[in-house]
Amino acid sequence: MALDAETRDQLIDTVRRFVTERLRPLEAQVSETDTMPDDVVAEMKELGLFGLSIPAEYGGLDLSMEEECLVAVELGRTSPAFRSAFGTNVGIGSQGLVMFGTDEQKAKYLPGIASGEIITSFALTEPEAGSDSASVQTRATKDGDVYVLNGSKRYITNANKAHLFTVMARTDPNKPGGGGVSAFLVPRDLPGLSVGKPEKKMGQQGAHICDVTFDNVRVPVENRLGAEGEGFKVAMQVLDRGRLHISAVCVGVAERLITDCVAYASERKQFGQAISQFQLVQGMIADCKTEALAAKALTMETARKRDAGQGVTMEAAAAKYFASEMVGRVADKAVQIFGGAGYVADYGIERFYRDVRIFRIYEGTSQIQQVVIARETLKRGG
Ligand code: COS
Repeated sequence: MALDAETRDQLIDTVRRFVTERLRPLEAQVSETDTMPDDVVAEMKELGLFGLSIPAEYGGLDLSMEEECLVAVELGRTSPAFRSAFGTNVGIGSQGLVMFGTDEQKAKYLPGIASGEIITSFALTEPEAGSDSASVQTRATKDGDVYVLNGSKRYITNANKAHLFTVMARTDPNKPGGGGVSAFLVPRDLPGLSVGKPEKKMGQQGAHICDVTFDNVRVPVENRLGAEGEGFKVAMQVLDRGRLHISAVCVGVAERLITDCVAYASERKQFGQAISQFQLVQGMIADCKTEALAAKALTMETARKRDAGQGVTMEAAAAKYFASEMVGRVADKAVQIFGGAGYVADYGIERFYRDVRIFRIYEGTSQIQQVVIARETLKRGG
């Protein structure tokens, strides 16, 4: 559901102020301590950030995809770790439930997800099932009125904080590929579920990924999400949506870096003038700006198409592919414009350079996006 223009502008303005006044001053601290302060998370809950995409009847803000992308652009203007605190609740951790949940499942979990009381996580990836996500080996064996889950998941965002996992597991071992996979809502406190230690990562400190292991976890049948054998399609549709959100975050980060570059290049003097006066520096700024504008246009156009009910699998993949590669190039140029300062931690540019690297990998690598784009384009005949 779309907001009226005034409410939407107010929301965006509020998020922009929160990012500028509250989050940006904490960027270095969160990165150095690898910890997200509790009071900041509490303020995010109060602002409604955990429920941006949750239907209003369950206490969320019920944003359209276009509105969610506009908010995600604002959130991109600070360290991506902040967005990750509620990103799973807005996206991959909740949308399977929003799209495929029964009324009972929604009533049970969505209000807590919208308020941030329930933290969610999306457990698809496994040690042997990364890009080839249809090959999941985690087993869900039916035993009366429960499914017994066994297996392990890898690099699961927010697993250390999660109360509820959307887990993709194989219900039919005789059906290879996606057709044998089902999706489940798995509460953290079920016996046999354990979460590993957060991995040490290249960037986005303050956001965590962990292994999740299922050792005879008994999940009630009523926690299956969608029909048996539909879990892979649930995951794919959740990712279609998530990829657009990530594209918008990439645009926001690029906009932030461009602003930082302009400020630095206007101040920094060499050869007797601000380096912003040199055409070779201007060329880098122009390239960054052009690419950021193009990524934003593609992202927002795709969001509007999705809001209009059109299938956007190919377009969302294209947006994610272009925006994540774009922000990589922008971060690289930002280091170049800052020169030595770009390589030094105090300026924060090298942190963004590391932070953005994952955008080309998670929610589908660039190469997987290329596969999706090419397949669909071939299917459509152009
Ligand atoms: N929406 C709805 N259904 C979809 C879909 C989508 N976006 N993508 C695929 N499907 C369906 C297909 O229509 C097909 O259905 P049928 O069996 O009824 O024909 C089924 O799912 C299998 O699809 P496909 O044959 O395309 O599966 P593949 O294994 O060949 O490839 C890719 C699927 C590679 C696209 C998929 O595995 C993928 O996206 N991998 C990356 C995973 C990822 O993003 N991981 C990040 C971890 S989560 S942070």
